[in-house]
Amino acid sequence: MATDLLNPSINSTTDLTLNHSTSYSSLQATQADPYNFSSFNQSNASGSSLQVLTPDANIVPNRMVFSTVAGEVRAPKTLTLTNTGSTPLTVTLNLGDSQEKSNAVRPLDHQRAADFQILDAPTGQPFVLGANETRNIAVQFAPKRPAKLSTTPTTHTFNGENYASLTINTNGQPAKTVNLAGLNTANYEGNNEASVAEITRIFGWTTNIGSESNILGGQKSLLGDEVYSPYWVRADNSKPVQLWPLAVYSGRSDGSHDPIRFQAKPGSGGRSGLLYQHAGRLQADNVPGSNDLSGGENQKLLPKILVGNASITPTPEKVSFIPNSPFALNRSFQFNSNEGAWTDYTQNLPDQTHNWRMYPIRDAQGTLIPHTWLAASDPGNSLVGLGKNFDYNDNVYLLVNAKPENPALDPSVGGRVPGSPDLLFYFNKTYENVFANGLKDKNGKNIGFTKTQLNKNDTFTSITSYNPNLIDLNTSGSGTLKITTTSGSNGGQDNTLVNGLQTVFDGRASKAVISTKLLGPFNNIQAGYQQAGVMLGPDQDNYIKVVAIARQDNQLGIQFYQENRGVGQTIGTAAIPNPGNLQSLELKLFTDPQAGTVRAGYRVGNNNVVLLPGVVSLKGGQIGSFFAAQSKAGLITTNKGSTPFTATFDNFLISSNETTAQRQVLHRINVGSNSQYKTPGGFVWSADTGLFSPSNASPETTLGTPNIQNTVLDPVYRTYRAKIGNGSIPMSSRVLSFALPVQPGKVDLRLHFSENYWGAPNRVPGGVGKRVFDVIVEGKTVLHNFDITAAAGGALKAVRVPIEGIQVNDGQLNIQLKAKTDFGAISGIEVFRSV
Ligand SMILES: [Ca+2]
Ligand SMILES: [Ca+2]
Ligand SMILES: [Ca+2]
Ligand SMILES: [Ca+2]
Repeated sequence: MATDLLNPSINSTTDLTLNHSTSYSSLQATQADPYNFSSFNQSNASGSSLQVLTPDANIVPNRMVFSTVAGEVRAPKTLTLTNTGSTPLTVTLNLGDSQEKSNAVRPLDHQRAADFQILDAPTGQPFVLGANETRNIAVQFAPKRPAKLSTTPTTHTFNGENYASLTINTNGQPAKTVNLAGLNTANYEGNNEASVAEITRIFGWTTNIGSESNILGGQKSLLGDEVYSPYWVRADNSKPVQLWPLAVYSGRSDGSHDPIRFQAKPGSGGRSGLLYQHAGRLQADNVPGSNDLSGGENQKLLPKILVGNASITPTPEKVSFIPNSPFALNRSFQFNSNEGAWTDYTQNLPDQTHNWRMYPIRDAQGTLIPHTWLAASDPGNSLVGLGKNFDYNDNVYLLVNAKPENPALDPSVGGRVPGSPDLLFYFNKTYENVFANGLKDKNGKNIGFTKTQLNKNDTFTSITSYNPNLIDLNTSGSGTLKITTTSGSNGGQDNTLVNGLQTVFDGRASKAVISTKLLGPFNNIQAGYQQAGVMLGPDQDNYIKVVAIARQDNQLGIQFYQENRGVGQTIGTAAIPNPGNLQSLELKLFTDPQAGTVRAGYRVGNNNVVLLPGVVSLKGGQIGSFFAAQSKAGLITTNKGSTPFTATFDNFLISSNETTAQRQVLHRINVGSNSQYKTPGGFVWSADTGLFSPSNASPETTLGTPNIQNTVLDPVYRTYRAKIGNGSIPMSSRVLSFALPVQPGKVDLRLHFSENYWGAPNRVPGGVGKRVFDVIVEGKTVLHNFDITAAAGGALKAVRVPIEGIQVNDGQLNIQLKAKTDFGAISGIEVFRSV
């Protein structure tokens, strides 16, 4: 019998578990922020002498997460306040409404201050915290509203989520807020348990689980933001992978329960190991005030873990592992059993059910946290009598520093940036040289669109949302794409749309125009909900569209429409007379990721563009799900309520919508060059001398003078800065900064990138993932995990990223490139005064 890797005192029966001698300590995450949440954590704001430490900061910063069942008052949790300064502070604690209302599903759930008590300090009354003094504050969750089980529209908890805020006022310092979240399930086990959607929200995440129900069902189809990957790999090889327990809602037991393993891909020869399990009813759990109603560490959030015979609060060390091959998660003691517990469902003998659902974590603004996953499991095997109900809450984990084995499944890899030639579809060619995985039309021609918007009937093996027989790419002349409609629709709960053709683009930083040109005549759009146009958004219940749509009065309608969590709303409309005489109609969506808004417009023939009334202002988590590394946009056609027709698309374009107004140039910097460059048009790009730090950031040059595609400013793109010093400094120190003097006010930025090393001729093999970095402007991360190769579609291709309307208050525009893999790199920077 082999000894387990991480918990030598626990014997395992596996034949694959190996000992190894890898030194853990060098790979420990030592800071309380293992997955780079720090930019969102206001607890350690600079200049403050009050340090606020929440008890679960390793998992969720700035937040206290509580859970209970049927209103039972459980043990309080501790908030630690430390005065790190040299003078006493006067501190006042106040409870109030949650500050996360923009993501509320039920607004009343966010007005639950009465459910939380501060036990060790009187609410609203100042106390003094001396220099270097630390004070522990006990906060307790005692829900006043009884939670009930509701079956409308699906089985879920009613009055179970309770949100509030704890505001910490300190003399002379900005107030700090700790989010409070308490989950109170109606009762124990079965349908009474928390749903995955509720668990996700309680942690403050905005990931779309795809269902409110506490029974998600075992169908082999993707729900919400779900990614199905049988095997996973370590993302950052300088850090371990971590698996933190978020929730256990499984059948209560007396003994230890719910062992979790990481499991090498069979045949890979990689290492495997048991991570931990949880204490049962008869084991000491050392939780003051707890009782065994919950069956030990069960029926709760943030359970302790059982390592050896000790039930302990999880630490980074105890939840870390270092795989050396693709790995699955396996909620089992054993390598292979009938327990049905692998992320690779083909190992779940004998029923082979889809027993894990993995979702990328999105923060309160919807921003994807790269390589951080909600891993929700429903172990058990219905064919061998092991209890199973597909609620996926039995064991829910936070998987950190992992990505799918297949890089194409990683939603943190950005698409092309708006304006990339690859995003301008004129349909006068086939697209296999641009998007090798593009969908095919009825004749097998690659149409460039890479996915359909999944509908509710799609499964892993049957994609009913894609019907190539109704798609016809005609590349002759100026090219068209004809789509013959079906009655399938994504309106409301229908979600049966067919051929909602999509491409992805990097929608995070730059304004874009998503447009199509439809060719007339349009008297074939005349009845029911016949329509054709463009749409933007992650799925069939969350999207924005502008379409040409049938009206009853012989005119053609233009409709600007938003669906949010399956609830639709018409934002603006227009009517176009004489549709039978129109030769063309353009439909446009205008995005502004900095403002979080989308507008719509249309253009008849060669007339001016007309803006439709109304604007969509996205809120909270919607912002990051629409303006994402992989924003999704494409075409929509349907004949719901009437008969099929054929729509003819002359183009589909995702263009940059940078302002065309004349702007004062504040800086035009040829990064990486110590001499100026004068363009043929007479514009001067100055050297970057004195504007960057650290001073040993290398000026780099491109081998030879290759053509840089998609630009006429080749000399600007060929020189760049990337490496710092001799290149051996730790990743955390690889920050390339620019500080550009500007008068206070709003500025527009245009960043210029080209990947000139990875994948360049006579250099080294390239590809996505070789150089990854964050772009931070005035302290705000505008691009997480930016990858020039992904944004450009290859090496030696220019990428322009305009970012407009940046407020600068301190006379200095600060731009930072923070490396994640290799070094950040940038070739040029332009700064304009906003108009
Ligand atoms: Ca279950
Ligand atoms: Ca369960
Ligand atoms: Ca819908
Ligand atoms: Ca340059």
